[in-house]
Amino acid sequence: MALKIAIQKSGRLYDDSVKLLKECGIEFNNSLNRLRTEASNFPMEILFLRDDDIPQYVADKVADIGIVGENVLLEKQKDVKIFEHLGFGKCRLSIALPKGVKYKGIQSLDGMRIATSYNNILTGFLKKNKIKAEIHEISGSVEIAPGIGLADAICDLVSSGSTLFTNGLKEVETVMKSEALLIGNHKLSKQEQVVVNKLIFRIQAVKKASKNKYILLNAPNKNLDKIVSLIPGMKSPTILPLAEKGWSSVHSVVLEDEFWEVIEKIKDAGAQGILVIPIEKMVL
Ligand code: PRT
Ligand code: ZN
Repeated sequence: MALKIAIQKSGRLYDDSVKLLKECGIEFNNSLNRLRTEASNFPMEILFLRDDDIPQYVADKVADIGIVGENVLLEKQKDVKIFEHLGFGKCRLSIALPKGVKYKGIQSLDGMRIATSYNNILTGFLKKNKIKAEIHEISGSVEIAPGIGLADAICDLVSSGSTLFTNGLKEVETVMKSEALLIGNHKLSKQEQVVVNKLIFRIQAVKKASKNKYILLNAPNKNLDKIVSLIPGMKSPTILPLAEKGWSSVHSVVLEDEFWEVIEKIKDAGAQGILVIPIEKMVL
């Protein structure tokens, strides 16, 4: 039995989806123009699809699980299970107006024509905020709609903001934040669920590892207690005596976010020869 996973065929989620599966130790041939492929060392079949089709395919169990943006899942309104937030494909769905237009809060949108590819999400957002606006659904190049007189505002995905900027638009409301999700059909067999659990276990190990760094340093024994107290390790750090008298080697794990702060503090406390090493997998 091979578990079927649907991932994007090409586009913004493709590279990270393939990378994640490969980091989970799943080997497969992802040469271009393939529509499906079998993993060679894991009971999995990979289907390459348009992202818009993935929620439906998973809901209908053509694929058992899939990787898709939260924005697409919410727009398609398909009933599937969310297994895991994957931490890539991050963006936000926002409303933007031409730079010169005054914005005095959400009421300013009343009566406007808003162009979007996200009709369902935008309808919900406007309703929640009691705004009456006209939605123009278009499938692409939404950012040019105000410039050609098709709409007064747009509602589209933003990541760096440079597309809005080059089109003379400013972001005024965030409708939702999004990232890639691992989704699945509600009715997986026991066997299928076992494979999904294996995959989730591996994904969590990869995600944890990417958030942490392995750190090695030399510490003068007289400051050892202070240095150790500055490193928030997994449990407590490993301490080994160095050949040179009065010095020890300290090994631990630090969170990527806290990393620079920790390094500066331990350096001030006399640590030397600090090495920071990426961690491939992490199981606690
Ligand atoms: O062919 P297929 O239908 O599979 O792909 P697609 O063209 O519909 O989607 P694709 O590959 O563009 O995006 C896939 C998913 O990536 C989206 O559904 C989001 O979940 C996620 N994602 C993350 C983004 C962005 N960031 C993003 N910036 N999707 C699109 N954009 C576009 C946005 O629409 C706008 O045109 O990038 C532009 C804005 O980017 P900035 O950096 O200029 O702000
Ligand atoms: Zn798409």
